[in-house]
Amino acid sequence: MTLTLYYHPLASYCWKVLIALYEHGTPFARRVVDLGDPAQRAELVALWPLGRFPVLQDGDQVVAESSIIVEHLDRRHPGPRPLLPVDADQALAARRWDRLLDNDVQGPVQAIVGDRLRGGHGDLARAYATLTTVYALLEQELGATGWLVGDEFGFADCAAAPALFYAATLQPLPAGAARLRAYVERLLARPSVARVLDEARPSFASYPFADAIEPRFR
Ligand SMILES: N[C@@H](CCC(=O)N[C@@H](CS)C(=O)NCC(=O)O)C(=O)O
Repeated sequence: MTLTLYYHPLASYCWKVLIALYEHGTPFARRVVDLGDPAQRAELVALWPLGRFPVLQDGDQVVAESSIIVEHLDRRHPGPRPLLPVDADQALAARRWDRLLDNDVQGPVQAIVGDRLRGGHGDLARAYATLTTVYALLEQELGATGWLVGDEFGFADCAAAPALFYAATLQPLPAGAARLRAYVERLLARPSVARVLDEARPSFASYPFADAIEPRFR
């Protein structure tokens, strides 16, 4: 097997890549990395100096950054259909959502969770406000197809599932945001996403906001 994924089952950016791998049905070897273990951290840093996961080793090529890994899989290890839309305008729309979900959902989530892990004294008003803004944008822009771009699950949805799952544990989805709430339900029911959730479940106790995970997912 040429593909090895370095990851942790709780790590949201790793979920994005796992979801893509499961969507494609691409076989891969797993290397779970405990960043608290100096030897395992050193092994990851030797591959990718920033010491962040996910990292994909594909033969002698090391691919870092979750969105780049998903595009790499689309090109080199495709499943039945590409996750990134073939249409150039739709591809741009998908990349825009991927950026927003990483920068403006995962970013605030990491800030809030990081603050809690450090003891919880930071000013998080901006992080929470950004989550509120992106929820409103999603509610406004979600269309009738049920997915973020086009009429099939794709690249943007791979980014949305982990970002919105964890964000909802910090800032509940607004009761009136019917399209957003239905979208998140659809995402979490997707077999690739449900599989990632199942694999993360044994680690949820280490998540500082585990009590806010809906009981049906714990
Ligand atoms: N932009 C990166 C972000 C990756 C990232 O932040 N990964 C987290 C886990 S979800 C991590 O490795 N954190 C440990 C650290 O930064 O030391 C990507 O998309 O892959």
